Amino acid sequence: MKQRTLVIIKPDTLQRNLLGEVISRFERKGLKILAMKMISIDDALIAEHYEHHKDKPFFSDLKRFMQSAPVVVMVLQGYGAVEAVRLIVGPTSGREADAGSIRGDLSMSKGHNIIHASDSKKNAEIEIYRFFNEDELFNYKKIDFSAIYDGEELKEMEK
Ligand code: 3AN
Repeated sequence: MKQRTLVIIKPDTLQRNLLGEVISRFERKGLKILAMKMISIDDALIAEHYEHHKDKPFFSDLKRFMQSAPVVVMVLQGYGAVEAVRLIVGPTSGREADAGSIRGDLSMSKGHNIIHASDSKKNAEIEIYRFFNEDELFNYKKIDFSAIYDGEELKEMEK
C-alpha cells in the first residue's frame, strides 16, 4: 500500500559531507521524494518531536546536537515506505546496525546516528505535518514507478 514517511537527516550527516550519500540511497531504492527542505529545529519542534525522550538522561545532549547545525527534512513515498525506510536506516545504534544499512555503513554512534525515520504509519503522518504544510508536499507522477513496481503493486498504490 502507498505510504509516506518522514526522515530527518541530522547535523552529523551535514558536517560529515554525507548528505548526498544518504539522499542517493533513497533515490536508488526507488522512493519518491514528495518534499525536502533544510531547516533549523527550534525548541518547540524539539520538545514535540522528542516528547517521548524528554525525561531521559541524554535529552539535553540530543537537543544540543539537533540544534548544532541545520537538518534536512524529507517526505518519501512508496509501497510500504515506512517499514522499507526503517530497514534501510537500521536500528538506533550505528555500532549495532547491519552493514548495508545507512547507520550500519555510516555511523559509529547511538546519538550521532545520521538520520531519523518515522517508526509507524500513524507517526509518519503526524511527523510529516509537524515539519511540512500541505502545500509543500509535491504531487507529481514519478515515471520510473512503472519499472520499479509490478502491476499488482501499482494497482494497490492507486487505492
Ligand atoms: P530511532 O531514531 O532509532 O527511532 P529513538 O526514537 O529511540 O530512535 O531515539 C531518537 C533519538 O534519540 C535517536 N536517533 C538518538 O539520536 C537519540 N537516542 C536514543 N537513545 C539514545 C541513547 N541511549 N543515548 C543517546 N542518544 C540516544
